[in-house]
Amino acid sequence: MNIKKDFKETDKKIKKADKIFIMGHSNLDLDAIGSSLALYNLYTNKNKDCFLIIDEEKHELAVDKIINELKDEIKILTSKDVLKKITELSLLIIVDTNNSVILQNTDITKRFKNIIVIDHHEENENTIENSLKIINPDFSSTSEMISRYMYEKNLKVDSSTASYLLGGIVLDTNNFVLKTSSNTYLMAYFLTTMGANPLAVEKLMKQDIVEYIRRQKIITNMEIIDNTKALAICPEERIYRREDLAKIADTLLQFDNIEESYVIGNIDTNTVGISARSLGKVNIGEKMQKISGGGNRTEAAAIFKDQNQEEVFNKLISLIK
Ligand SMILES: [Mn+2]
Repeated sequence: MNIKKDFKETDKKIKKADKIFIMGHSNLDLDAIGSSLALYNLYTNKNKDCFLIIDEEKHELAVDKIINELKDEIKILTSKDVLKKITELSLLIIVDTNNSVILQNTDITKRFKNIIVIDHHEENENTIENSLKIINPDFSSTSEMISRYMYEKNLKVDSSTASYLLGGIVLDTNNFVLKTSSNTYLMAYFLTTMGANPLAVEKLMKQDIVEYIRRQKIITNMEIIDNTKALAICPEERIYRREDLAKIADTLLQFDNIEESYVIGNIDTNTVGISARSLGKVNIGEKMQKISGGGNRTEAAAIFKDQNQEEVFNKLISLIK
């Protein structure tokens, strides 16, 4: 976990930059927004002109709460407004994804001469090229990576930002269960020394009751296959966000004996998605590749355009049986 060395180049680029733009993946989550805000905080403290790029108008509840709280304090721009501000010396930092197709804005990368990617997901064929890549899947989350960077460099953020980073770790580890290492705990400790508050994190993560009930209903109808695989199917009449499917898949892993979980649901009109999770015994990414999906050992997904749930279900069943 030699993140200090990795970030050395970053520090050089930061120094040279006239403006710093920070952007996460589409469907912002707590890890992406926590990481973004920590960098914003750190580099603003170094007198850098920083901006967050957020194009989406709808966010999940936790992200919404944070943005509402901070919208008067931090500079948030849509890509359209960013275009007018970019110069040769401007730097774009992409956090919590290295995938060029799931960004807040996929075109904007072409407008920057300097790009840094900070992420904990494995690289794939869509990985953003022509960038300085700080990618390390040994970390649970981007929030953990940035915390480690701060830890090594003896940098601090305010207590709210520390709470957001802790929130990113809590989200991506599913409460210190998945991908949790001794470093994850050390970073949680480090963040609490800055005033990160587990109660604030819990408050942030409080769910919308309607969505919760909707998810629980789907879980109630799950099927268990070969004792170790859980499969849930979302009602066909609704369109779900990918992270809703992921959340359900995460929940299914919490039950005794379950090693793999799969959730099928419509993610657009005529588009069906599968979200899949594994505790790690089975490489779920490799498995999903067989039905043209992708991912890593513990998290994977697949998207099927112009197919209905039944077709996708049949594909999945023949894969897992
Ligand atoms: Mn993440």
